[in-house]
Amino acid sequence: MQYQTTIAAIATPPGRGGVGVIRLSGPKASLIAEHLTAKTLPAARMAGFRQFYDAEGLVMDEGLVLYFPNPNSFTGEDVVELQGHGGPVIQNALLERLFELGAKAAKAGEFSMRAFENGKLDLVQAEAIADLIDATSQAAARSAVRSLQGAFSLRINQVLEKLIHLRLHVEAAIDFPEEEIDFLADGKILALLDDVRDSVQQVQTSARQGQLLREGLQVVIAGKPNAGKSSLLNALAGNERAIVTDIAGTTRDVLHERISLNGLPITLTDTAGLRETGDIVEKEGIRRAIKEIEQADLLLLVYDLSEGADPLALAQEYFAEHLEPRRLILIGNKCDLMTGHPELAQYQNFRHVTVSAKMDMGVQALIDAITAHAGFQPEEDTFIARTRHLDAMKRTQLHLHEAREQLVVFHAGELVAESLRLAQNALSEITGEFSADDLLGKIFGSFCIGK
Ligand SMILES: Nc1nc2c(ncn2[C@@H]2O[C@H](COP(=O)(O)OP(=O)(O)O)[C@@H](O)[C@H]2O)c(=O)[nH]1
Ligand SMILES: [Mg+2]
Repeated sequence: MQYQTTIAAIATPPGRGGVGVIRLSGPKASLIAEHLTAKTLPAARMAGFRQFYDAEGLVMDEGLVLYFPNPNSFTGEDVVELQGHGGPVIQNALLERLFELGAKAAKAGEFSMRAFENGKLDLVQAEAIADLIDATSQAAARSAVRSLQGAFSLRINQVLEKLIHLRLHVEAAIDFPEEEIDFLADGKILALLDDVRDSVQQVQTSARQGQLLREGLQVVIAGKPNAGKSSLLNALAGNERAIVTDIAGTTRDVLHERISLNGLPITLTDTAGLRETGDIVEKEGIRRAIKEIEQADLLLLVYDLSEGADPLALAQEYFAEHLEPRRLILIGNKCDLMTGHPELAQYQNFRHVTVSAKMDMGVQALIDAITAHAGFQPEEDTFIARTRHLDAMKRTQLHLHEAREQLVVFHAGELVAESLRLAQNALSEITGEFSADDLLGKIFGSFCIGK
């Protein structure tokens, strides 16, 4: 696709810094840069030192100019990078000057969008750039780089190849109607189909890890006052983030802490203790706690082992409808006060961990339980993934399932072929080979400007 406009944006983050980079991309990039610098451009991919002039011919700034002629640039178009000084006033003035010279302000994600449309990147790689920039842990950053370098796209393309191969077989069967039934029944097509389903399943499993890495986990700590919730937050975070006292009702507002457990990014939330109270501030705190509990991916229900009360009774009272073993770990705290092993049998359905938040006992075992509960098992080659990708794979599987049914139950060749076509479309959405325009707008619109 050929764009007529030349876009410009500040590529470095806002604020002050030694260097500020402005990026120009499009057919007039070189012309505009030559006007700005009143000089010819340096040779391709070589740094040249230049003055940047305003409309009156006064020097606004000076710095390096880099020229990347198409198609060997990030966007695949002519790109010029202006490396001036990094102050908001000078950077904005330079940008205004580029607009005077004919550049248009780049929209969010427009550089990446052009790179995608010129075949420089597929959709997964474009998204990986955004994820790399936004990565909140080393592991997330590493897996974003892997996606950027094509690890995820390769897996998808390998499955697509198998799927296309299968479609060819089915189409061939349909083309020879007198042999169609035999063709469909001889088991070869079924074997190919099941192989495709297995392959999608394997990519789904890896992608789920990548999605966890990208999106992290919302973990909420709840329980009675003085159970040790704030102490647990501090023990998990490895610092004294929350105030701990022996006064019940100390934590009244919701407290969020971003941490990483075994490499999994986690937003840990401490909440007000659940109890009957007349205190209006504490009441509001409890209302907020319930709201957090409802939205949590995982709930750590903390109780004081030395009290001997059933923690689930409290849960029943305050959030019975959110009480699922899948979303909850029971934490028996203050095990340092106990002699021997407390009896835990009555809560068998729920995962159960005993700790001493204060003495830092059992905390690593709890961390392992949390990441295991989330199903997080990062492999060496985890790639970053998004809900969008998992959703597309789910739809792919659905169509493959339909295809299998049409094949095995109805021997309906045409319908098998149609389901496989839909499966291929769904899978191709991931890399963007097949995609609706509104999907592209949505994805690139969420990027920041200058990317
Ligand atoms: N012995 C003992 N005391 C604890 C433990 N965890 C917390 N505490 C104490 O219990 C009291 C309440 O702790 P806090 O974390 O503020 O509880 P919260 O109200 O649930 O947030 C404080 O005096 C803590 O020192 C523990 O594991 N063992
Ligand atoms: Mg507290």
